[in-house]
Amino acid sequence: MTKRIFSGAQPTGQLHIGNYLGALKNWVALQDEYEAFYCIVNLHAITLPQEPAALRKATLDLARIYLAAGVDPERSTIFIQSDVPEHAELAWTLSCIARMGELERMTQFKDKGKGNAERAGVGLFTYPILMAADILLYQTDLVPVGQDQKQHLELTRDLAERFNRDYGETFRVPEPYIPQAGASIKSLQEPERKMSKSDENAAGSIFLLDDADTVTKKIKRAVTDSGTTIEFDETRPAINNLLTIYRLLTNKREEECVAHFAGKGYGAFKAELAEATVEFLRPFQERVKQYDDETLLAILKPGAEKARAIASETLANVYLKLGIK
Ligand code: AQP
Repeated sequence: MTKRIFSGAQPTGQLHIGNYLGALKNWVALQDEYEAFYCIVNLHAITLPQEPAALRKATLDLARIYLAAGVDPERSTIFIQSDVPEHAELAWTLSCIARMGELERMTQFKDKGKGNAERAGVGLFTYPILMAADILLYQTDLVPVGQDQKQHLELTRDLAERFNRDYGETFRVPEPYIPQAGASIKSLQEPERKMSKSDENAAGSIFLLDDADTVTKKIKRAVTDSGTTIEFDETRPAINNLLTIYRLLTNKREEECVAHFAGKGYGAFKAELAEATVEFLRPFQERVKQYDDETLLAILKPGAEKARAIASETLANVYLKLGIK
């Protein structure tokens, strides 16, 4: 039987090159080998306040990004989370077996809640349970995500194992797929922190829809560390990050990149990185423009129907096991 993958991104702000290199690039590579489900997780987006019209637009815009990145609706199922109500229903069910202690350990809650649990939204706290529901509904084998989601994946596995143990075999226990390179692309301004959509400093992120001028300026102004050689070196996070971006965008091997920049300085390197990034983004942005709303809905509606057929079967089984039905 073909194995199944599930992944998603939130329609919160603009996607950046970290989202692409850490997640979307792998979604595209894996869609031949796996039966793939790629979701636009709009219910996750409302864990922080969103402007309704902007959220509606961002949801469709994200579908455009998936398609432009190479997710093929002929091979992969693309859908909007809220079109499949089973996600919210299973999340409630799983919240009844999840423990406060395990959610309190989630570092993303601490980051996004800014350490102020008293004021943070309950949705932000329980978000990893909704993510577990997203994944478990599809009897997923593999979940391609960036490093920041590893802890949530571990919780998903724990919840699946707990439910299976207490109520009998119900869920497939999924494995994370975290790429060796690109799993945590860092901010261009603070290379010890990950590149993030919600970073207040836009200069730290290269957005997938940034124009050539903006990209070139951001790369030129990217912070660098002491040392002059252009090498992969974990102890020099700034150059390590920039060279990783170069390597993944040009699909070159590590040794090739190092040999290519041997004897060259930061100025030459940054100029080439900017050129490679612009070369990657130009056709990408052209593809984004190709999809009008009607075309998108013609992909998303049948996508939701296909997803729902599987999700409803899993939920019916869960309710049967629990004595709800
Ligand atoms: N910096 C990153 N490097 C590599 N992968 C990353 N991902 C996120 N940031 C990086 C991966 O992108 C996928 C979609 O992410 P998301 O939309 O669920 O949001 P997130 O994980 O919360 O990441 P962001 O971009 O920082 O958004 P905000 O600021 O809204 O929280 C995931 O697979 C994620 O691992």
